[in-house]
Amino acid sequence: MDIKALVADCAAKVEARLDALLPGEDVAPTTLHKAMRYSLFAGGKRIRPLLCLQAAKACGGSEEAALNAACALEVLHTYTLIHDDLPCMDNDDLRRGRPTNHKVFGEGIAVLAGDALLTEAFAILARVPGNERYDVGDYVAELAYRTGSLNLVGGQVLDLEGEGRRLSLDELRAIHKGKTAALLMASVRLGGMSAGCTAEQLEALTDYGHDLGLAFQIIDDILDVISTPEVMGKSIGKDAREQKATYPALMGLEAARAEARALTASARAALEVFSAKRREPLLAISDYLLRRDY
Ligand code: GRG
Repeated sequence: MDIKALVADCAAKVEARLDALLPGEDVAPTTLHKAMRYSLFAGGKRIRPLLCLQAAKACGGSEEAALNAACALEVLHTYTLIHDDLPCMDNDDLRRGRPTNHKVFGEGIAVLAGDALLTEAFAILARVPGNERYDVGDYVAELAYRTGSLNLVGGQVLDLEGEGRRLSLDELRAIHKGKTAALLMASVRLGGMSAGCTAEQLEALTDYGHDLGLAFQIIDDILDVISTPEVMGKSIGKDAREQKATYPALMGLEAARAEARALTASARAALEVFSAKRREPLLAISDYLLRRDY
């Protein structure tokens, strides 16, 4: 399987649809729309849309039926990045290879661009066609649950409250589950739901998304130690400088790598309910994410 071609094809489709869905830079209020587009079209990896589209296909669905869900996930993800970079959060200057949103547009507009992207994500999701098993209410409830106070935002709160404390591995896992794995779980689940997946398929995708999400964050933490800002497009080494709890900090680089490998193996095993042909792209993605160097 040519995973690079799959990633590029997904990015092209999602970016074309996003461009059509989002108000143009010339639409008032122009500063806000410029700020939203600035971060959205800054060249992210588009992993969440990729997972959504491939989960839909694994369940026998079409990319077209899942495409708006894929776009909603990327729009919501971009809001989290803008807010995460704010001085009151991680206080970062570089994201997706560009100065962060608040560095260019100011803090006020960056907060509002994030807010508007979050709201827009649900408007886009509401355009995903329903099917015999799921309707728009199910999609909205899914994304709201995975990204609200019980998961994504809740994980960010745990992260903030953990600053300056030595965290246990269980506490760290809970932060990663909320901050990172929850949105990857929503990505594969929404893809499956857009395809009218069975309860068994949805459970398999949930387990895959959970383990893949934890592995994804561990690799992110490892890259924060070993990579460079030029390669990553964001600041590097901050976790260590700020003595943040991460897998490499708690258990060392080699043990962190082993944990990411074990979680990836477990994510792959969850896909056994799908035929070999149907699960191939999701397996290839898990391998690609484990080996990624940016
Ligand atoms: C509500 C004020 C307020 C803030 C919310 C929810 C939140 C802030 C932040 C989410 C936490 C966060 C940014 C987690 C990190 C997850 C992660 C590894 C992001 C990087 O994802 P990639 O590598 O990035 O897919 P690209 O740029 O490729 O899309």
